[in-house]
Amino acid sequence: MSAVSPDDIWSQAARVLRDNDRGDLVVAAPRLYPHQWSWDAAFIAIGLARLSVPRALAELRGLLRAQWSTGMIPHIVFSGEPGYFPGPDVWRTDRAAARPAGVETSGICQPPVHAIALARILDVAEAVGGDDALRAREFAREALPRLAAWHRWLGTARDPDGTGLVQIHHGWESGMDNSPRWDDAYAAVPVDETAELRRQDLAHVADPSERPSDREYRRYLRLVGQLREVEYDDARAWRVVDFRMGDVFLTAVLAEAAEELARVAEALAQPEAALEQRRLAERSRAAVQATVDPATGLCRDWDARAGRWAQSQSLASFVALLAGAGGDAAGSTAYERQREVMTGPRWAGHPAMRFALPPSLSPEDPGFAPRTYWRGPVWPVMTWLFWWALERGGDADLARQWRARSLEQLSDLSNGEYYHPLTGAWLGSRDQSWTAAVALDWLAVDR
Ligand code: 2M8
Repeated sequence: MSAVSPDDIWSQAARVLRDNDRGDLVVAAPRLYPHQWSWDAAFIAIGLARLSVPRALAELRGLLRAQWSTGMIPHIVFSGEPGYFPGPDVWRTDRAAARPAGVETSGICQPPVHAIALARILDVAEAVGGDDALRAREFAREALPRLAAWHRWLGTARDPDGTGLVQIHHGWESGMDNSPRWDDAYAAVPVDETAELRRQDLAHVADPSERPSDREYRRYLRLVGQLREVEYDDARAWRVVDFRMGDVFLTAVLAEAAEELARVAEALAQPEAALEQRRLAERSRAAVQATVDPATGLCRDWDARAGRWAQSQSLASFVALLAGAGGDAAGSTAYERQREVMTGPRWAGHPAMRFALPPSLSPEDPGFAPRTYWRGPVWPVMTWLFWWALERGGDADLARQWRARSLEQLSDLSNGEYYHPLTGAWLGSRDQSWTAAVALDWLAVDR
């Protein structure tokens, strides 16, 4: 047991969110990511709610101000601070008809965890009562149609094949940028050796192997170039882009976010809005279920350009634990099977793991790279998401274990972006906002 107390973790995490707060937005990390990221902002708001409900609401309100007229919530809202590549000069979303005036954003999206955040903040605020509860309800009324539009856009513009599986046009949209999930699809994306790389990320990590390679970045930029070329127009983008994947993790998140938004709509006495979200949740869950590989019991991404299932196994293969937890699928075969594999000796229960927590890749995988970003490390924010789903689904014992181990992992007080799965050392950025945020939420549960 460490000598660090929960109060120490709390104060350090609160300090991180305070220091990373630029007034109108909380940057994802002080140096590596000096802007607001879409899904980071949602997790950050969950943490902020434990410090100040109004500040949490302001974070989401700020993000929603950058929502495009199509419904898309962009993956980055630029703060004006220098130091990040690719910045607005590369994205050139000023040419996109759907981008709102007065904000600079990227032109792609990220997983839709926002309604999960809204519902959680609302619950926290209702428990506090008084002004916090009033303000949260008022904000929920304002956010509901916007989040419904966001979900609708994912379910239409990003499902051109009508399968229910949401398609992404860039690995960045998955949030798991360089995960082996995308290796095969990226192999088919021509590398543009002439693309100018002005990477700044490598200056902010201890070791370049913690970040994607230049070769990967060249592909990332090629896709941005293709999307920029069609001015981020939804009708044209999916036809021209060299990368089009049915993302099972994002779809599972959408299912749960829709379920949570339905709950919010009901609390606001808006039955029609609730019905729309429940239908979307059902459709998304069915799509997730249809990806299950009968041989392994794990979920798969779909390569829409190649017309085949992606072969890799990663943390994203276990989304029955997310999308199964809220409703009829709990206790289903996929849920039980994935739970067993994840807690077993190839994954979280691997004997070499420092903490028995879900890693981004199995230590047994030939591609396992324990220092490299989404190719092996443990991400506390991902553990939080799975923990949240387990809790809600009533899988209390495992939820308790993952929370306790995560707090032990976080007792180094670094608030690291990700952690070496075998040594427990923090990696990437320190003082990462979303790590601090989930630490606060975990601690608040029994404070
Ligand atoms: C990472 O992604 C950005 C690009 O979006 C980057 O590497 O520059 C990912 O971990 C992503 O999921 C996260 O939202 C972002 C900010 O924390 O960093």
